[in-house]
Amino acid sequence: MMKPYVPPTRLDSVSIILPVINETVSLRKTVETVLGDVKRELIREFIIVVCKRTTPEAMTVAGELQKELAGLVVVLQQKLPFLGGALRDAFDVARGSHLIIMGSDLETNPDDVHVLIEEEQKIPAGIVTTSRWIRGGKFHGYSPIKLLCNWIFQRFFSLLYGTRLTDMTFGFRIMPTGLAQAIHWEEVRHPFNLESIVKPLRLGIPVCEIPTIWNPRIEGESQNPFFRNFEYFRIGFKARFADKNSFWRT
Ligand SMILES: Nc1nc2c(ncn2[C@@H]2O[C@H](COP(=O)(O)OP(=O)(O)OP(=O)(O)O)[C@@H](O)[C@H]2O)c(=O)[nH]1
Ligand SMILES: [Mg+2]
Repeated sequence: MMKPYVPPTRLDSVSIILPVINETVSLRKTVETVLGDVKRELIREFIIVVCKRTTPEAMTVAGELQKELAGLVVVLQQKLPFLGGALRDAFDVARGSHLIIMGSDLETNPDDVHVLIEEEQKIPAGIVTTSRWIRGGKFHGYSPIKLLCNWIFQRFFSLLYGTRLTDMTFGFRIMPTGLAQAIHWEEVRHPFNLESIVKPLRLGIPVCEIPTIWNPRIEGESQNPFFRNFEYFRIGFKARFADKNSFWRT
């Protein structure tokens, strides 16, 4: 039996989770930006999550960062598959009081990491997530059709959950590590991004948004073909109507 979850009362340090497939300069830029903006004592670690599909070039950068930043970088070989699996495996080794979910392709703008941390310090038991739809947020280089679908998705899920959140499918947020470890997660692919916000919402965890600007990646390609976006509905519906007591790990 897991011990019942006790919400943290303060933010001590942060574990920053960086899943990597084919990013090199983007991975390095992400880490360096965070190091430039956030006080060292607040950074517990960067967890760079790799898998069999991670390219040799990306592995090299991960190894270099691990050497350069002795003790600050953990390179984790994921056991569960896909993006959700990478994040979930990282949850179980994270040692910070809080963790940040993001990518290493610069689509999750590393300039906002320090803002996430500052906002989380105000609500350490809650979640601070990013939105490209609120004032100050923006999408660059999204096709009109992708933009329209995204808007419809967001409106649909916010109505379904009765929340004012505007970007629940975007995986760039900070939450208490204990919470991430206490929840029973189901998704292993990209829809995990939605699961990781809707389950806490249903559990009554406070969630607020900060704006973020999305830019398309400058290297490598996405692991998320467009048609897969429809798979978000499965967990979206399931988590909405499930008994929320079943969301805790046993
Ligand atoms: N370790 C690991 N990293 C992954 C996996 N899938 C994706 N990633 C990384 O996670 C980040 C986000 O993945 P993307 O495939 O770009 O997906 P996305 O940005 O959510 O979606 P797009 O809007 O289509 O780009 C990138 O840095 C990927 O390299 C995976 O299975 N394992
Ligand atoms: Mg991407």
